[in-house]
Amino acid sequence: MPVRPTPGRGKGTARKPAKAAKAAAKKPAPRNGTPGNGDPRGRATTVFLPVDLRDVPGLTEDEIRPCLELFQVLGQDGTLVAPGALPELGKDKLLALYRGMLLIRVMDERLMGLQRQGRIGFYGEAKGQEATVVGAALALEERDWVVPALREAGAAILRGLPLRAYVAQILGNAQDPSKGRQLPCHPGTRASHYVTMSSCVATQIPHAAGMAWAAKLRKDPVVVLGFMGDGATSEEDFHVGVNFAGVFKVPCVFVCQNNQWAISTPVGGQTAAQTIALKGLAYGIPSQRIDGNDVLAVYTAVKRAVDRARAGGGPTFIEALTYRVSAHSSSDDPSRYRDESITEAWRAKDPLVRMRAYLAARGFWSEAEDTVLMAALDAEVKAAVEAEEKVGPPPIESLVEDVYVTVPRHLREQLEEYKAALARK
Ligand SMILES: Cc1ncc(C[n+]2csc(CCOP(=O)(O)OP(=O)(O)O)c2C)c(N)n1
Ligand SMILES: [Mg+2]
Repeated sequence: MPVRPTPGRGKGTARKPAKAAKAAAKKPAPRNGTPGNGDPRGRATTVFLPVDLRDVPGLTEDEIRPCLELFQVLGQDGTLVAPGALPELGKDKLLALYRGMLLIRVMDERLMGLQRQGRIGFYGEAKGQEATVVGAALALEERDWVVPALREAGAAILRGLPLRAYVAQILGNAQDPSKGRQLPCHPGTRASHYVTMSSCVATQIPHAAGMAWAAKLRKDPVVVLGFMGDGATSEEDFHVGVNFAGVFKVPCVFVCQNNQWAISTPVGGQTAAQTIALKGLAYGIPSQRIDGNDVLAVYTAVKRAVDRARAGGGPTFIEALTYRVSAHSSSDDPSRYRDESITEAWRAKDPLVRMRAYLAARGFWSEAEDTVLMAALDAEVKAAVEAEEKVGPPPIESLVEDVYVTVPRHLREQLEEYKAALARK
């Protein structure tokens, strides 16, 4: 896509009222883009001198272009379209990328089924977005941290969270470290460097920037991967967090999963930006728009960003273009607000099918192996569910614990009343 200069902002094209121009001529010229007081009667006006893209230090076509184009490594049919861009990846790594995606797909199907049977209260799928979650997660090292948004639980599992622990969190049973206090699908694991998911949209962005800043201050060569959705980029926390990361050049890689919906709000209904990647560039951060359904593009772009951050090169902002082919959550019915024929077109861009075609062409994977792996993963998920369903709920006392050092009298009384009511049942 050609990069056009912003209309009316080329050298000498800005118009000023004659009076203001005269007054401005007497004053020392403000720097480009600096607001000045150009009105002779003392009213505050803002004079912006004409700015050409080439005048802005550091902002070049090479930085703008990746925000407008779509970086792909694999074409829709699984053939390599950018072979030179792909880092040397062995068969094991390639298969790990595929296996990770298949695990999320299988897990989502079984767990969503449980929700429909009334065995769990809530579930949010990542269907269609597996490539972004897995490609980004596997580009990290063990010492790095993930600050998730809403649909990245698969990354926690890939980083070592046992499936049983994830299911325990969903059930909110006695094995759940958060004792059933979190919404299902909100795991957290210190051991796997995965911060507990927070449902508050965009709050994760300043957290990720802050953690990365802490790492930089401590000279700890750790990179923080901060996820967000497209909807998060319209929240104030986005601007605070991304701005901070740009100014302090923190080792943070932001990955925005642009799945084109924030519940029922389409991306075009909540931002007028041409691309979300441009919003990262606006804060002085190298930014790139990539195909979020191409696991090799995601891995390549995130790995490059992680390496740069670790080497002291500062943050990167990545917009991964994908589509939420499922409902927002088990409580949502997308047929009420979107044209599902578009969803069908995106289903055909399935990231798993694309990677499978690539692996098959290289002789690394076959349909028979796929069937076997899918059955094995499904059995693993089923076994985790069966085992965790046998675990009872957390102790009833946990309702009032962990807030005060000593449980206050009114809470103790309420607990006793509740226990008495249960005993009468
Ligand atoms: C601050 C805040 N506002 C509103 C909500 C309700 N809410 C939950 S998810 C969501 C949409 C998020 O969209 P996006 O960031 O694109 O992520 P996606 O669900 O598409 O993964 C909204 C509005 C919330 N959780 N937090
Ligand atoms: Mg979204």
